[in-house]
Amino acid sequence: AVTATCAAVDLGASSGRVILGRVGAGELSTTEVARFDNTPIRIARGAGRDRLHWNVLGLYRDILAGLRIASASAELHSIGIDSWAVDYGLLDADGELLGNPIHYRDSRTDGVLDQVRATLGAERIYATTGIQFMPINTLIQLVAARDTAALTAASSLLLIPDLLCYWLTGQRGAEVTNASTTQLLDVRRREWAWELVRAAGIDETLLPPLREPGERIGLVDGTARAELGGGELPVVAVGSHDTASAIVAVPTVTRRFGYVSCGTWSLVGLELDAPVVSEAGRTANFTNELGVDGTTRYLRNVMGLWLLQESLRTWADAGRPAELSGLLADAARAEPFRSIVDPDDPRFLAPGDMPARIAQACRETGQPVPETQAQLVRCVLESLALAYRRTLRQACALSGREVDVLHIVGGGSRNELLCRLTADACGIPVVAGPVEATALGNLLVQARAAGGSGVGDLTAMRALVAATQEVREYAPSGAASDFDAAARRLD
Ligand code: LFR
Repeated sequence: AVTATCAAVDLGASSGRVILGRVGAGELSTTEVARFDNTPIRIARGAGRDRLHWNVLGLYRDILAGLRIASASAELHSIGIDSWAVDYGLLDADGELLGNPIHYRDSRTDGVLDQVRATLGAERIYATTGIQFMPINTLIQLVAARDTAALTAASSLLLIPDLLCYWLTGQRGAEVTNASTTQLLDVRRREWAWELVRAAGIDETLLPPLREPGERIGLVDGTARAELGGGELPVVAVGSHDTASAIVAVPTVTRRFGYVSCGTWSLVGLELDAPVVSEAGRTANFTNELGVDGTTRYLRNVMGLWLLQESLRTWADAGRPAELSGLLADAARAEPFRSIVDPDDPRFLAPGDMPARIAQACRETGQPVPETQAQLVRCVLESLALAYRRTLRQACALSGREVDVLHIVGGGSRNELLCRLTADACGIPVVAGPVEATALGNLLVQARAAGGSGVGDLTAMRALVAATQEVREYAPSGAASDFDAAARRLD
């Protein structure tokens, strides 16, 4: 029996971590060796304009520091990196980074989504890519960046995890699960959609060759090799889209499951064997993201805990900081269904005063404005639970599938009130956990590439997660009719 020891780098929209894992027959154990902030930075660029950036060099530094700890404490089989999707860095012909990667919440894409839909045709884009229309998609970002100095000078485009792997190994490529989120990939052929790329005015030579999860990218090289102790250390492609890795580690024991990958975003949907690209799916804006082992994630992005995170940040900036666990306890006691919003309203996407935007949405729908922090949190969590229910039902209807259980994985699975409300809203049991599903999925794919025992296919991987990780079950309490009434307020 082979036990694989691997390091997973997992970057979320608000923090990153390096996790050391051991994966073998009946064993899946993890140690967090580093955790660091991932705070976007807004910088001026003259004439009152600004840009929202990721601090990608700071992230690379923190990753290396974490990997140094991991490689000093164990003999590593490999390293794998996943992160949020759609964002990228541009390299010049000498392989140097051209500017700082721009955050998908930056306003440069304002209005561009409609323009792209109109000029290229929404039906055509969807028929090829199967991807939901969101302003954050790489396609939209690239059209927004057309004719900029950086894009004109660029000779390759690397998505964030691919960029970091390039800095570790010197090898360029595009891991396919993350590449699918660009809205530039042919979802059925698992290849770049060259015709669409050209039609969008994107230089096709920017896009590197695709790689599948499990492929070896290369050995840690150059300065990174010296920093990590000088040994031979492979970097392996994982499901480098964090959501792809998270769904690998859903501890399901049935195929009739739905999921919420619950972090800054909530990704709500089903796993399918093949994409469902239909007109009804397009109008409902359902996406077909590519998963590990040829699977499809049929889902929608629900705006997620971003509404809560950004509210907390707004309060802290205004000198009214709130402590989350106390706030959740108060929210659990707050009046139910006082006000409900649609979390997917595009007005909530950009950074800024979230409580004010939520209050405005309540006013517009004739509902009381949340007055206390607890009322606002209650409003956010009930609104999310309703959005999960709506999205799960749509996913089932559009794909002709049924589910018996809803898995909530990721950081949000710790939020008991949210899990309970979701079980009540959906009327099926919720299984919450693991919190670190993404890192686990990352580790499992690496372990399989290393020839590890007990991780042959997704079913085996999930059985291992179910046998080793803690989960919590929430039975529906029968309050579904209250949710029905609340849902009608938004019709
Ligand atoms: C989740 C996620 C979503 C993606 C969003 C933006 O972390 O990767 O799947 O739609 O971030 O990249």
